Amino acid sequence: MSSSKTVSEFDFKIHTDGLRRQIEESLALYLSFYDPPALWDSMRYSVLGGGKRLRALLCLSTGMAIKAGGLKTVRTLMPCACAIEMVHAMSLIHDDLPCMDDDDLRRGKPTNHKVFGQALALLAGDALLMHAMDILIDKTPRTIDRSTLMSVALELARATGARGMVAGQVQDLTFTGLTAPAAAGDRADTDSSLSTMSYDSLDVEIIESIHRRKTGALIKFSVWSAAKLAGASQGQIDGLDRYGDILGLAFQIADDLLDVTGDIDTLGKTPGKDEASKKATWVRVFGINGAREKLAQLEEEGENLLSGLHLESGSSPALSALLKYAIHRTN
Ligand code: GRG
Repeated sequence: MSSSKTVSEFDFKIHTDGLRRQIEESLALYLSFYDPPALWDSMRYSVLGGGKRLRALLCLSTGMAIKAGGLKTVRTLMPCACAIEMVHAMSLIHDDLPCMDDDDLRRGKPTNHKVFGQALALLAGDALLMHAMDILIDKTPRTIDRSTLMSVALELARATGARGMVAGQVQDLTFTGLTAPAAAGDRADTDSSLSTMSYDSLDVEIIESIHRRKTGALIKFSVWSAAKLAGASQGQIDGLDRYGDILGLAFQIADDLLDVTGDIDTLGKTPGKDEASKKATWVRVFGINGAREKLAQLEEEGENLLSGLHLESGSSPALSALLKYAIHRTN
């Protein structure tokens, strides 16, 4: 009997609950260091016990879609999945700092700097970034050849740094607060050299570029890295890369929508902040309906793409369900 499952047989909750349990255990293990205590406490505070784990789920589910033998594949990919969650957590810590978005609440708890102070929050973020690389390189099983692992580590550095997430964050800051030229002066905590653009320059290319780099790059990496480590064919890698691209953009547009439509208890963070700070979001430029239309278009595109990919799991129900989850989530 074939190991492939149709979408109707597939139980997303069972799939994600099981994987999330393993992700939490592995993250706790990889962060079980205690010297100096304040640093590791601060790192653990932001990584453990919260978050949807979407990026790790994408990584593990992509690997499972390519290679049969779930347990072994999960074991091989877990260091990479956890490294991605560490990078993601560090980006949230830095994003919440007063010099960036200045947020008090994240994942339903006070933000890292509110608990540990700004200096430690900054350093915990720095440490998580490097610890992520350490875990990826040191803990990925030796069955993965070192040149493949090197290419994955290189791509993580690129997705995170000045070609990816950091570039997106700089663009995000550059295009935040634009209405009239005077608005730049309203944000006393913002580096004025980043606030020289006019609102008129906000267009689809700029918004897509911010979204694809700030959020999409790490999400795309979550899929690509799994494809690479699980030994996907070049055709599969190309298709999955496009799937990651679509999901990454859709995820951030859904985030833009939730900032307007969500409530504090469900989101675990303060809604309405994008609007208040005049962030360059899809909703700001195209409205709520424009954002919903784009999401519907991306969902259809993603589904069509997945149905044309020849994966071990046939119809790849987990990847299809994760795309829907990214788009229709409530937090
Ligand atoms: C990477 C060196 C380095 C610095 C960080 C601050 C910064 C540069 C980048 C910000 C990136 C950022 C926070 C993008 C927003 C992405 C986003 C929508 C986050 C929310 O992700 P969820 O909903 O969060 O998956 P959970 O809590 O579920 O994990």
